Amino acid sequence: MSSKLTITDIFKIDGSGIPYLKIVIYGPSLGGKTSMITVYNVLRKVEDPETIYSSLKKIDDPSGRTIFYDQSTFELPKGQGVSVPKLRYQVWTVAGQKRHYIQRKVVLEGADGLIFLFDPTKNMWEDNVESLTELISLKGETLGKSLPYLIVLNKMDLPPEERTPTDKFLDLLIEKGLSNNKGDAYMRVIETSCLQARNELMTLLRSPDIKTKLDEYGRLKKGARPLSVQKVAQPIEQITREIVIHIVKSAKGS
Ligand SMILES: Nc1nc2c(ncn2[C@@H]2O[C@H](COP(=O)(O)OP(=O)(O)O)[C@@H](O)[C@H]2O)c(=O)[nH]1
Ligand SMILES: [Mg+2]
Repeated sequence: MSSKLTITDIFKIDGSGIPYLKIVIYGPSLGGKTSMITVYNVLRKVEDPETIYSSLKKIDDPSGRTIFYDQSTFELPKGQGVSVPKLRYQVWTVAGQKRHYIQRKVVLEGADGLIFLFDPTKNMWEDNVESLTELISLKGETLGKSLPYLIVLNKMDLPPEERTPTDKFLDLLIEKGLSNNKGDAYMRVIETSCLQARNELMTLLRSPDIKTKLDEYGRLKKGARPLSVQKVAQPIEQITREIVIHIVKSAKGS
């Protein structure tokens, strides 16, 4: 037990010497993973323009093919409950199509936290189950233990008759051994509409009275986030906090 932990004792260090977190957004194809990272990217650009480093990267998978994936790198927003002066976090999404299995495996490596995004569109049920099953086969032992995770139910703007009800997803989480009961399962779930968030963010940024929502540096004030936008930011910001708490705890315990 060391009394003085420095940041570099706790976090991994990226190529330019800055500690970082890696968050992966996982889920079936067309669920809204890219939309989520895009909305968050736009939000960060208007709230904290100087904290964004990059987006959209490519890798060569082990079979030699080049695949693009979404990656955004931000500095940790202030007020996350921990005093880390400079910490990057990377948000990655993976391609959901079945043929990109190897890429998903590679992207999951070194993940510090996971967001699983469900698509409640009625005809997507099997794809959700398949994607969750795959994730559990790759990371099941660690989920909720060494690997913090959250569940997102996206597309809540769809009318109820076109959506699988939230309840059925809670049952799935229990059936897959991720939760003991519906209350526990629901604690991990955040309901979003990336579509609504994108529209409301764009409307806000184009509105004639936008100036009243900006601070003295021309940045969007945090309190100005529309609720739908806050909901989309929440999983990323909440998992960040959980990861930091988890990492600090395990570093102290070792
Ligand atoms: N109705 C609805 N459509 C959405 C929502 N989020 C994303 N979409 C749409 O779903 C499709 C797939 O989104 P995308 O972000 O590319 O999914 P990905 O494959 O998981 O990265 C696009 O046509 C989006 O416009 C949402 O919250 N509601
Ligand atoms: Mg995508």
